[in-house]
Amino acid sequence: MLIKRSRGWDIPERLATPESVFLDRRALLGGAAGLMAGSLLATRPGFAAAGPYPAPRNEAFTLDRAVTLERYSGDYNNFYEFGTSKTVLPAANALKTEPWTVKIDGLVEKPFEIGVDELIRKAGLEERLYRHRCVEAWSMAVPWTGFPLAKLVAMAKPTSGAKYVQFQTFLDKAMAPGQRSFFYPWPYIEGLTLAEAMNDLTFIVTGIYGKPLPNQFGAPIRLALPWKYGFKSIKSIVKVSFTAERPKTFWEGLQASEYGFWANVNPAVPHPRWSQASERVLGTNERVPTLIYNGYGEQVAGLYKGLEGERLFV
Ligand SMILES: Nc1nc2c(c(=O)[nH]1)N[C@H]1C(S)=C(S)[C@@H](COP(=O)(O)O)O[C@H]1N2
Ligand SMILES: [Mo]
Repeated sequence: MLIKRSRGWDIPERLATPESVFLDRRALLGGAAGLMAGSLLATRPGFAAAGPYPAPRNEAFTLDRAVTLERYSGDYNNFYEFGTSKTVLPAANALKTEPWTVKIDGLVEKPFEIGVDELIRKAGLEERLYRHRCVEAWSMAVPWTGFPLAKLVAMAKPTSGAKYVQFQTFLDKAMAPGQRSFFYPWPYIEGLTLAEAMNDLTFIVTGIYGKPLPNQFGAPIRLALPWKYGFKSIKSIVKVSFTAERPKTFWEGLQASEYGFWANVNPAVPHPRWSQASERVLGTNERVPTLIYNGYGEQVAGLYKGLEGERLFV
């Protein structure tokens, strides 16, 4: 059961309209009719709460498949802070996302802390259609709203010694029952090389389906790295650190032989316990072949020239 949260004016429309229709209609808003609808909406109470959503779509990012409807993607999540099942939505209601600040530190000119709303204002938002491939061999395709991580890197001004970017999720046992489990090396940590961080595909996400991120998707700010297995796309980020050493990631700490640092999607390299050759598409009965770099090789394969000795696909 999908519990809808109150988000001002857009609620009645979203309750009444499948996301596909919502998205198509949104694409039509752009001409004179769109401007008029916008100005009418702007006079309605509660409009300001929707803020910068929906953001304009960047048409450079296209899909080879249908967008996965929220009724499938929004009730099938991995968010271990709130439990190990896919149905973390009810537990994730406890995630308190306001206020939320992100700390930028490590090898930067001057460390700073910035509120998410201010970060969004400074960076600006756009919408991109991306595929997502979980290491567990399920996949989806969704409209993320956010901005390239490269913009945040530019604000951070890393010094010449910075080679990696480390991301950290919040740590709050009272709020997140999963973090009371000693089995996991909390907090959730992920990392990228600086070159990966600067790639145009690397996207900081603050929204989905034309609205702010619902909690279970990793509100209020997460990563989307569509050419890597989903666990690299860390949720609910509180800290971004620039480092000289490769970060030790959450899943690497737990089981390095199964979940490594690079984790680029490759159908030819099986997980030690299952094949990665194909994937189950959420919301369908389909299994489709998995593509190298999840189909994004043209944009990212160059990042890995000269790194053939690395375990790029684990
Ligand atoms: N902090 C945190 N980030 C996380 C996870 C998590 O458990 N905790 N799960 C990862 C995994 S395995 C996947 S597949 C994606 C799932 O994102 P979604 O629930 O929005 O589909 O989030 C990733 N980011
Ligand atoms: Mo995943």
